[in-house]
Amino acid sequence: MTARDGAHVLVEALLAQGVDTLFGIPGVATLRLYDAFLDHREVRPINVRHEQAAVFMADGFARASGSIGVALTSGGPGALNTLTAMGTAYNDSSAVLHITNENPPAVRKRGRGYFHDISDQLAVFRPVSDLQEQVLLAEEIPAALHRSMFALRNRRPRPAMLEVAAEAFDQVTEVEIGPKAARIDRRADDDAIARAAAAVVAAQRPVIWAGGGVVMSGADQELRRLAERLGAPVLTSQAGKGSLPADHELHLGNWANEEPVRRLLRDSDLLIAVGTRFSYFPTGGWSMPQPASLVHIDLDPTQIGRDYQVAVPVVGDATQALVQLLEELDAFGYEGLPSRAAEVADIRRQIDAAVGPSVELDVLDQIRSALPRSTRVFNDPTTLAFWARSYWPAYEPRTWFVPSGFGTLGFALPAAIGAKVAVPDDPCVAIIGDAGVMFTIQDLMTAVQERVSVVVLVFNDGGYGVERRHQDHLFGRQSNVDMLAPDFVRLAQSFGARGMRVDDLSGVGTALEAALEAEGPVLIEVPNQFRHPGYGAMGAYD
Ligand SMILES: Cc1ncc(C[n+]2csc(CCOP(=O)(O)OP(=O)(O)O)c2C)c(N)n1
Ligand SMILES: [Mg+2]
Repeated sequence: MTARDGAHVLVEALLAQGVDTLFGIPGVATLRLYDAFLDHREVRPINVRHEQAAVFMADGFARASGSIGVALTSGGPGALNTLTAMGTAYNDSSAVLHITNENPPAVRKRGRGYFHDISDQLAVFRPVSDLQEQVLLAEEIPAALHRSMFALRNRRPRPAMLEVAAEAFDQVTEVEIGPKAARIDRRADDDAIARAAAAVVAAQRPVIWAGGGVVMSGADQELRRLAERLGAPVLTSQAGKGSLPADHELHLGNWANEEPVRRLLRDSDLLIAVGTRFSYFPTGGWSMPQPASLVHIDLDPTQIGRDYQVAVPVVGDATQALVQLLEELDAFGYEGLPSRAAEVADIRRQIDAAVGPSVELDVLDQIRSALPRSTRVFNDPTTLAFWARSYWPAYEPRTWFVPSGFGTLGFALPAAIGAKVAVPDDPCVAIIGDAGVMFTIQDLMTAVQERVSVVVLVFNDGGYGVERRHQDHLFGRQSNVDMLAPDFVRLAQSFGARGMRVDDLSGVGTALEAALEAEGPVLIEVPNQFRHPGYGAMGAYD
């Protein structure tokens, strides 16, 4: 192996791991790395306007593609600017690798007033990453990167930190790069599968719950086979939307707060939950009734049995575990159960009737009709997204994204940009509020410069609509929730993007169709007075 500096080693090692896109901002200590990119034109380092957006983009890239999103910052302020986005990726189990640097040894952690000095950078990231690797020597780079990628590919995906000491970029080494981190077999234990199969065979009224793990693992086809075999209704969490096409006859979706679905759960004798932690919103703050028996399949053993009592725990990758379960059912000679599609349709009718028509749902219908089924839709915590979390029909996995764990404002715009970089052939759309978009609007400039054709729907209600609803509810009056907004159309145009305003809510779909035809990013401002649907049931039932 020829001698080269650590910066070149890192670039070679990233390429060997299949990484060819990075989102970041250069700083003095990472300049040698940026210089090395000039010798590897197959790498696309995308400059962002704020490091928070670098991690949001890496997160969107990872969520949309199923590969690993990589952010590159300079140490100290650059790295710490990402904390909120790291927390988001951590809470939502997204496979983000964040590479940053530490200062040279003579000035590192000495408090001597050196640039970007911080006493223990990795410690700051501990609560928002699953792995923190520190590299002091150039020759350690390939192995440390391999360890990070191996963890990201095989554990529950959560952000990893790779901190490289500045001097390691300069050191010359002949280190070998080594292989790409493999995906290992994450089969479930055969005995656990046998017990799960026995529970299925004994069940008369099973129901399936699909979480984000189904989407992430790519287990949608296996889930569909299991559902059809059992004739079982399929509920999803928010993150699990798209695990089964929303127009499949067994799809119930993310409606577990509604009484007809709760009745169904109380009447069922088995819940098969796959790739889920039964989080707060989809379970109505864990008020969802405990099913008679629960088979819980998850890659992360710490998620099993935390909030719902589990009869059969199964630790494993969703796809592998479902394949095993289907094989075991075959071996049993299991005949399956008749389809309960009619029951599902009846429950859906009851929910539709109870929720009723509304201007908010009409706008969502327009958006859905304007978008191809493969469109990647990124939501911010804006009012319309709270309607969409249950109502939105997702037809394919990796088409529906929400910062559901952290609830982070500003996520949707950069995440949609990162997604579009990863999957340029699919439309990528952000749904965001007038306040949320101001958190990361600067990165519309990145989309312009990189010619990333995202569509950003900005729902402008002149302030913090979600907080208004809370205040009305809690105090009966409002404080500090009205916000002045810029002229979004002219703001977008000043970036070199297209800007449109839809003053009549019946025109949202048409405007969106036009935006999808455009080259480069488009911002569509939609003035509105949407109501918030609340956090529990959306319909009232007798
Ligand atoms: C980073 C961050 N800061 C603060 C909040 C609290 N918060 C949640 S929703 C919201 C208002 C959002 O306003 P906007 O984006 O305009 O959407 P709207 O609620 O008006 O539909 C605020 C301040 C948050 N979720 N995330
Ligand atoms: Mg608003």
